[in-house]
Parts: sequence; structure tokens; C-alpha cells
Amino acid sequence: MKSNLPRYTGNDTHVECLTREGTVTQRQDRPTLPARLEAHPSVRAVRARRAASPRDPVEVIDADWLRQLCLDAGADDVAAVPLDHPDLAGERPHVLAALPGTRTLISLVVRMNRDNVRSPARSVANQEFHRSGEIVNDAARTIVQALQDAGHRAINPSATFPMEMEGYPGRIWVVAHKTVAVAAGLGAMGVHRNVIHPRFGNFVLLATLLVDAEVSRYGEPIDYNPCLECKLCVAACPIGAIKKDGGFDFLACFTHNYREFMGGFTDWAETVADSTDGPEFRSRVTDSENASMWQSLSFKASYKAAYCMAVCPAGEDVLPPYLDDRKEFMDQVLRPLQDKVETLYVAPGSPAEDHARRRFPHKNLRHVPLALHSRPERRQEPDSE
Ligand code: B12
Ligand code: SF4
Repeated sequence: MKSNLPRYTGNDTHVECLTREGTVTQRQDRPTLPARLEAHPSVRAVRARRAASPRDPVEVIDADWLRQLCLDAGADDVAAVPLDHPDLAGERPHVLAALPGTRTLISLVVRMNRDNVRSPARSVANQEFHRSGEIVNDAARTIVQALQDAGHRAINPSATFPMEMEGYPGRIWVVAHKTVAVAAGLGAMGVHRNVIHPRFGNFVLLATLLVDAEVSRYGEPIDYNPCLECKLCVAACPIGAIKKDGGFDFLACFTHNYREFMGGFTDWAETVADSTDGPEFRSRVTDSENASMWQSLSFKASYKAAYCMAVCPAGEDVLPPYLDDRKEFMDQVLRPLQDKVETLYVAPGSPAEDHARRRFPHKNLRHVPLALHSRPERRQEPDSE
């Protein structure tokens, strides 16, 4: 039986390969390798494989092939955008640092189940966020593997966490998925600063793939904004983070909604460290708060709100009940979240505290430091609960 391994002759840019089908001689531009490396079984196997099937990876990825690959992997929508798109100028250095040679970004959308996100039982909403995050990450990884098998370099930065915590409290994300999705034409930013997909509304999570090749067709930004400017997101946010004019109080959201993430967790840990004994610690942190923190650490960190996203009626699949009866929609979706008795985490004297006191007097306020700042002195006692 003839060997499938190549028999090398002549110089370093010329390989003669003896295959079952006969002898194929082929020119290859390849660097000179030391003889010991050239004789290595892995190197010989690679040479043989290349000689038998001398295909270079396609330089331009076919857009239809890519779309089908992404849908089959679990994405609900997809579009590509070149890295040199003007709206991505701010992302370029970060993207190139993560994958040198990136030429295209591929934006993925995965739908969330709407009533899970809307439920006043926030464990239901959190499970939906976490599971959808896993699905979009799984899809992204599957697609990257297929791109790799097709001969490309590609990566899938996490859709959610983990992120680059060395950058904390500054930019910790590898690539801004919203910016990419909008540039790729998958949606537009609503008043609440989430991307609204024309069909699925804001009930989507996003991911971005980085790849070193061009794609045969790129997405175009949509020519309207699906946001209805109904301001239900403004009315729903318990700590006033969403402003009518599209402004966003990042610190208010980060302090309350992200209480069991980065900054809020640090404050909780400081409270443990500052307490003289168990009873003192228990006088500062309720059993429910400790159990909730345990849940976040044991499973996945729980958001406290996301009400802006829950109440948004935009998007063709989402809109019908809102159009049919707006009062009914508000009674069923907005009011239960507004009426919910729950603890709100606010910094003393902050606009968030003022908003919560005026608009939601039935909710409990808990004074905590702003989540991005370390505690200057001992924790203040809760002022109502
Ligand atoms: C940082 C971040 C946050 C921050 C800031 C939010 C924001 N508007 O940027 C916080 C912690 C508040 C947050 C909250 C939420 N987030 Co978030 N978040 C991100 C992250 C990592 C980057 C966002 C980003 O690109 N920001 C920069 C630019 C593009 O955003 P921007 O809106 O133009 O600018 C805002 C920020 O600069 C912010 N800001 C202001 N000052 C500061 C200071 C610091 C230090 C930071 C970090 C930010 C910040 O306020 C600006 C004005 O809106 C992405 C994941 C990713 N890798 O992309 C998810 C992402 C945007 N988040 C998402 C989600 C789902 C949420 C929550 C609903 C989570 C929840 N379950 O409660 C809430 C929604 C709050 C809201 N209305 O925005 C989704 C959005 C999906 C969609 N349909 O658009 C993303 C894309 C994750 C994903 N894989 O799908 N998030
Ligand atoms: S709730 Fe209304 S105003 Fe807010 S983002 Fe959605 S459509 Fe726009």
C-alpha cells in the first residue's frame, strides 16, 4: 500500500506528494524549517493534508452560508458589519487587541421569552436572562468553531459575563454589542438605551463575533427607530435611571439593579469585614439580603429590576396587546412592577433616592454607597425598612 505521507524533494518551496491517487507535485511558498521540525510527524501530516487538498480558506465568507450557520446554531437574527464602519471607530482598538487581524464583526440576536422578563417574580426574569445568555454564548461558540474549521481566525467574546475585570471600574467589556448590532442594522437604541429589534423588540440578548475575513454582504442600518417614545420605561424604573430625554443615570442603575454584582458585592463584603460579631452583622444585613447574595454567588448574579426592558411594547411581535388596549397593557405589565413592595438600593441624597421617595413611597429604601465608590467610612444604617 502506498503511503499517504508526502515525500519531500528539492528545495523548501517545492513539495512532491505521493498520494493513493498518484504523485501530485505542487509549488508552495513556505518558510524554511529546520530539518528536525520538517521531519516531525505532525509537520509531515500537515504537509500531506495540504498537498492532498490544496485549498486556501475562502477570503470572502458567503453571507447566505453564514446566516444559515448562525440560525442553525441557535441565533434568531444575524448581520455582519465591517470593522472599518465609521460608527465602530471607538470599538476598533479594543477589537484589534482581542483578535489582531479582525476584519468583520458578526452580530447575533437571541430572543427572550417576554412574560418571563415581565414577571414581578424576578427569579423568573433572572432565569430568563441567564438562560438566554447561555444560548447566545453557545450559538456564538458553535459558529466560531465552524469558522475555524473553514480556516478562519475568529473569537466570541462573552455576551454577558465574564468580562475583563482588570479594567474595572472603567470599560470591562471586550466589544460593545449594542453599538455593533445597531451598525449592523439589527435594531436601534430606545429611550432606555437598549437595542430594539424591529420584530422581537427589546426582548433580545446580543453577541458579537470577531473574524479575520470579509463577508459577501453586510447589514445596513435601519431607517427608523422601533422605539415608540411611549416612556413606559421611564415610568417603570423604580430609581429614575431612565430619563424622558433619553439620558441614563448609570450610577443609579448600577447601585440598585446591580446590587449583587461588582460594587454592591464589595460593599456587602466590607460589611462582613466591618462587623464585630455575628449579631452585629445580622443587625446590618437582613437574612433575606444574605440569602439573595448567596443565591447570586452560587448560581448567577441576580438583577434587581430590568423593569425598563420588561415594560417596553416596541417591536412588531410585541406590539399587538399594547395596540389593542393600552390601559389593559399597563394594568397587566407596568402596574404590577410599580406596585411591587421591594427594597430599593440608593445612595443617600442621590437623585435616585429623591425619585424613589416621590414616586414609590410604598417601596423600602436602603442606603448604600454608590456602587462605583468605596465606602469612605462606616456604613450608614438603613433609614426605613
Ligand atoms: C456596561 C453595560 C451595562 C451598564 C451600562 C448600561 C449602558 N446603557 O451602557 C449597566 C450595568 C447599567 C447595564 C444595565 C443593563 N444591561 Co447591560 N451591558 C453593558 C455592556 C457590558 C456594555 C454596554 C455598552 O456598550 N456601553 C457603552 C455604550 C454603547 O452604551 P451607551 O448606552 O451608548 O452609553 C451608556 C454607558 O456609557 C453608560 N455609562 C455612563 N457612565 C458610565 C460609567 C461606567 C463606568 C460604565 C461602565 C458605563 C457608563 O451610560 C451611557 C448612557 O446610556 C453590554 C455587554 C457588551 N459587552 O456590550 C451589556 C448590555 C448592553 N446589557 C444588556 C442588558 C440586558 C442590560 C440590563 C437589562 C440587565 C438587567 N437584566 O437588568 C440593564 C438595562 C439597563 C439599561 N437601560 O441600559 C444587554 C442589552 C440587550 C439589548 N436589547 O440592548 C447587553 C448588550 C448584554 C447582551 N449581551 O445582550 N449594562
Ligand atoms: S418603553 Fe417606550 S419609550 Fe421606552 S424604549 Fe420602549 S418604546 Fe421606547
